[in-house]
Amino acid sequence: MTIIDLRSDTVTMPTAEMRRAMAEAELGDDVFGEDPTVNRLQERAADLMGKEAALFVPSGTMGNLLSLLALAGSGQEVIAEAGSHVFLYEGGGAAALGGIQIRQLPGSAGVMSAEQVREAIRPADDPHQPPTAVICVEDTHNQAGGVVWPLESLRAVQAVADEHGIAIHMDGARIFNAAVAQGVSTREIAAVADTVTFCLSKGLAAPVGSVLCGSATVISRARRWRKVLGGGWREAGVLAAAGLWALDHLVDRLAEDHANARTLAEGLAELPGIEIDLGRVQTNIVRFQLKTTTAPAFIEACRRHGVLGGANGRHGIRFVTHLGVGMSDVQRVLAVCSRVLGELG
Ligand code: TLP
Repeated sequence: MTIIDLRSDTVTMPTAEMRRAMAEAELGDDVFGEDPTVNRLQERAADLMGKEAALFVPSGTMGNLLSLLALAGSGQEVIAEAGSHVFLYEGGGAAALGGIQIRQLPGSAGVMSAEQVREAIRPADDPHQPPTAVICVEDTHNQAGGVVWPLESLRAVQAVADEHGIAIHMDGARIFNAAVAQGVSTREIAAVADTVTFCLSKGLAAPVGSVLCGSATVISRARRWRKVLGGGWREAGVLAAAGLWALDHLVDRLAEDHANARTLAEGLAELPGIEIDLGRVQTNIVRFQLKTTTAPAFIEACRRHGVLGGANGRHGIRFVTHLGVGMSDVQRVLAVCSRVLGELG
């Protein structure tokens, strides 16, 4: 039985051509700044995000952490949406390593309003309060279901940040999904932020790697922190080559993942026992609630039929479409879900 793995787009495997590009990459020592392939990736990334500089890092988690360490200091506060990855799933890194506190604002489908952000900003001169240093936005928003931040909402938050001289960090792990879904450039989205992290190892199928982009000053601080964290790597061009290949070949096809997610979501909406907000299915993530059974029971039953997904809480499920999932797989997943819901009653 072939397995359909919808646990995440992180499960994507490098393609044969990507592996060839990796094998043929020109290499050097990146701690000395001498890996030509890493340098090419960083220049390309900076250009794609409209920033001065970029830093290739092992993971999205490290990219987000480095940005916060570079932009905020001990005893300062970062504003982030309550369901954001940086707050929920990054091990409390900013607090553990930077003494930085995260203030969570409950957004609407992951999107914080400018008014909410303005209300939450703390004055820099009140000794009682931790000064706000950074506003963190996540686009697309994972926990909300791959929801895209409307550009006008981003720009409204940017205006508030500018009024207060506060930096914006964008967790753009899936910024290419956001760009493809909106039909705009990543540059246009990233323009609202001082720093942006994007991932190469999710829908773009590279085996490892993310890139943090920002001003030359911030990136040089981040480079120092990367070394402190043990992330100073050597002939990393072998990995950067995968990222460069992905940027050339796999961005436009993300639209297929979005179409597959939509078909999957619409099919799921027809099944009794499933509650799904189709309005939130805007990219490659499909989240839904089970009304008649629990998430662990559902996931285990799907696994027995060769379909892997993720449980989120007692009744929540996440399916993620990606390069390894075609339309015929979507049809099989729907048949399995229907059968499993029948079996579990
Ligand atoms: N998300 C992963 C898991 O951590 C849940 C996934 O499967 O979706 N920002 C966002 C919005 C993310 O979704 C993720 C990874 C990260 C940051 C962290 O990236 P990595 O895994 O490279 O550290």
